[in-house]
Amino acid sequence: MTHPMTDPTQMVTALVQLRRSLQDASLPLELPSAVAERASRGEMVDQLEDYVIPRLMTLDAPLLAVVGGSTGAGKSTLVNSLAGRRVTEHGVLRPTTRSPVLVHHPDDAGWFGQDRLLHELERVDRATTDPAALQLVAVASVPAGLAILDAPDIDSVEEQNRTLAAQLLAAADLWLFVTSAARYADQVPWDFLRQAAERSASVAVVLDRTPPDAVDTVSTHLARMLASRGLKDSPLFTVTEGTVTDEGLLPAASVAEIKGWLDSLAADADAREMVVRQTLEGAVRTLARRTHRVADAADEQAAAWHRLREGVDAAYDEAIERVDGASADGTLLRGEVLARWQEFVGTGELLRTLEHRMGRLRDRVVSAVRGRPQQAEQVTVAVESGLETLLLEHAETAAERAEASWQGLAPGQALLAEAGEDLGRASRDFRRRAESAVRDWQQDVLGMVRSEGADKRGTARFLAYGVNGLGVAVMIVVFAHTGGVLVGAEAGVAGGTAIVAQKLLEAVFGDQAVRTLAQRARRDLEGRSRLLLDVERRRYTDLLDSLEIDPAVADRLREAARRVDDLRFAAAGTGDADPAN
Ligand SMILES: Nc1nc2c(ncn2[C@@H]2O[C@H](COP(=O)(O)OP(=O)(O)OP(=O)(O)O)[C@@H](O)[C@H]2O)c(=O)[nH]1
Ligand SMILES: [Mg+2]
Repeated sequence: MTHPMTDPTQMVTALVQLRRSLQDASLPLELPSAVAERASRGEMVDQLEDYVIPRLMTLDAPLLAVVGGSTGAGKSTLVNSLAGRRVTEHGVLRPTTRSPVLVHHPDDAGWFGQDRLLHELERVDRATTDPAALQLVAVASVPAGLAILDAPDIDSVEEQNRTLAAQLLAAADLWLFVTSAARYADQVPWDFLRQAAERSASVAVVLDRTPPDAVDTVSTHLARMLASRGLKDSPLFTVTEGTVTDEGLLPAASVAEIKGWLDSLAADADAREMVVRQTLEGAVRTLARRTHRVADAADEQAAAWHRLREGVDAAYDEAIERVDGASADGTLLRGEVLARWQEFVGTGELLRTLEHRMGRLRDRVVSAVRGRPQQAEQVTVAVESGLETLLLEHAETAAERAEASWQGLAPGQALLAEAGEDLGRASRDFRRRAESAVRDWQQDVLGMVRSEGADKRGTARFLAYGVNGLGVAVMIVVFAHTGGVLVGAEAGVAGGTAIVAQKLLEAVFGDQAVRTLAQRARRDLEGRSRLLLDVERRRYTDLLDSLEIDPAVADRLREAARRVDDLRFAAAGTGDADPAN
């Protein structure tokens, strides 16, 4: 098998896949794991794009040494001194460097174009303070094969500096850590060094601005700190405190040792490759490992997303069920609807006798009911307001319940806070939409009556009740049908009411036609209620959908990481690399 470092095609493909999966895992829900893993994911995507992928594709590019450390440690001064002339601004203002400066040999210019590493930084050819720019400086005094990058401070008071410095260090083949005798024990640089050790990045440490009489003590102590933190193989250079020239350079002798080391590294292709390989393999291994934590966080996102979705669905499914139930079990046949219907049919006397004379019912109903078309309109109005009230009530309850279910979960609270409207109430236009839905339903019922009675419209009975009268009778029958069974007379007044309506319709249309009519009208009403409440539900689900949480992304992440690891181990199996790496 070919080594991924000599034939990196498969590894590049696997890493591109890994990057894509990482980009898909946006972790938008506010869960404890998301905060840390979002940052991690961002760093990983950056490192893949800034360094790992372009590096693998151009393994013979010059080695990039990134100079990092605290502000005022003397990084820019060191870079100038190594270049032998002022290539980057040093200064007394803290922090000074805000925009990275990459110093390279003129022959290497082609390697550092826009399309390669750190591609988001715009290449410029003069000094700038723009943190989104990368100034390129070609200097013959820097050896071919090794470029030096002056970075902003890693523990800056400026967040932008810190972020950029971390990004630049993640793109380094070699980290040149500059610290001073005064500050070498500071915490932040050591956090960076610990991370460097963890991912086995190649590191060299420069102890800068050291008073000559302190060199021995400080460098011994620093060497011990390095060894105890897994960096015992990192070369340590000391630069004694010297006088800086007007040009910003240290005396050549002060930097001779480190310059000599860098020059010999540049001249030795094998040594250079070892440095690059160590950093690159360490980065790939670490990326694969960190991916599993992002995948776990992605799983948590998917699980939380489901809980949020379930809370909403439970609330609105129940509302739909209850509206369907209440518009079929006789609930609506009370108050206004009942009163207006009785006015219409005038069945007071009739109802009292219903229980005893079922057999002769139809005839009695038909002869008892005097069509009063003008009163049918009143029933329609009462039905409309009854249904509206029912819908509004359940839309409010569902909104409240859905909101409560989200308030019980931290990511739900965050979503509610960002929603921009009070989701705990029905939408402001719900009443208006309910009104027109109910009216449309009533129109449809009248339409059904009209077409069902097409051949009966001339009959005395049809004429007696009119389309409106028959229409309200259908509505009454619908309101008293539970599971297709008419609520019986034993259910009291409401049931009796419905039986009158049913008999009346049967007298005009025949039994079978009435059943069909009622069923269609009922399904139509259910469809419209569902639609109304689904629009309400969507206020919640749209929020969830806009998060674009892909439940399969966690597995894709793990799969991508496994593929990367397989290629690493396959390479290790050839003896070219250490499997423990
Ligand atoms: N006397 C003396 N001054 C130094 C030495 N190294 C750096 N300085 C001065 O220290 C100040 C800071 O040096 P810089 O090179 O700008 O430090 P830096 O690490 O690049 O700082 P930032 O860009 O802010 O991160 C400047 O005024 C330098 O002239 C040194 O060895 N001796
Ligand atoms: Mg600087």
